Amino acid sequence: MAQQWVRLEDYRSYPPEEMLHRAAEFSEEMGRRRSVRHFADRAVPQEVIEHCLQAAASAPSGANQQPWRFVVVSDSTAKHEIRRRAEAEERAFYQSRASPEWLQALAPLGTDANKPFLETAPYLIVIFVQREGQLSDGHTFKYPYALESVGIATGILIAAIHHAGLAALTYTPSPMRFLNQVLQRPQSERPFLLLVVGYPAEDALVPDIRRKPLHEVVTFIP
Ligand code: IYR
Repeated sequence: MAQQWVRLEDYRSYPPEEMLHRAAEFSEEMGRRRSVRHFADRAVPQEVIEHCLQAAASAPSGANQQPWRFVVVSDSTAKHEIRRRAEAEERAFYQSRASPEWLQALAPLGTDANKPFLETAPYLIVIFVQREGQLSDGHTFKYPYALESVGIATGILIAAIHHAGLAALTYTPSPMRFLNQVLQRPQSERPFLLLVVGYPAEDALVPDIRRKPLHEVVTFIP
């Protein structure tokens, strides 16, 4: 069937000054985002999370296949099981798997194998990548740019959570396959990232780290 086309009605343009103001304001807002490891044990309305997920699911994706699956965990038994399995992997990581270079790079963050935030925070959002789908004739095909697509959606999710006034931690226990088992997702889906979401604890601390200045990360070709 031929693709139907519609007019780009939702696009909004702004006068240059307003555009500049919006760009600067967004940059300022995003610059205030920090990864947080100390969460408050305080409820967050599910509706807020749903809006953030709706924003994430608006991401561009390879051939518009939208190869993501967000599993939202607030059940305390499931959170406890995720913590138990993640800490087991982390103990192996910190005790033997991590190279000295890895441990040196992590030292300023002060992380260790204990992950209490997996139970304190009200939401864990586990993001899976769907690697293949079914065509209308029943054949399976590998989703194009699935990892890139899910990475983009995750970035939008992180921005949306921050914009809503919540804190998040991008957390990747390694290996993460246990998440399929705990959350009963098929093997064709690969865990991509676990986002811990909630209010920061009143006394939350974050490492005193800096972002690279723009000139170190951007090259303009005149
Ligand atoms: N998964 C371990 C190690 C770790 C890895 C990265 I990449 C970090 O940015 C921070 C920690 C942990 O969470 O402790």
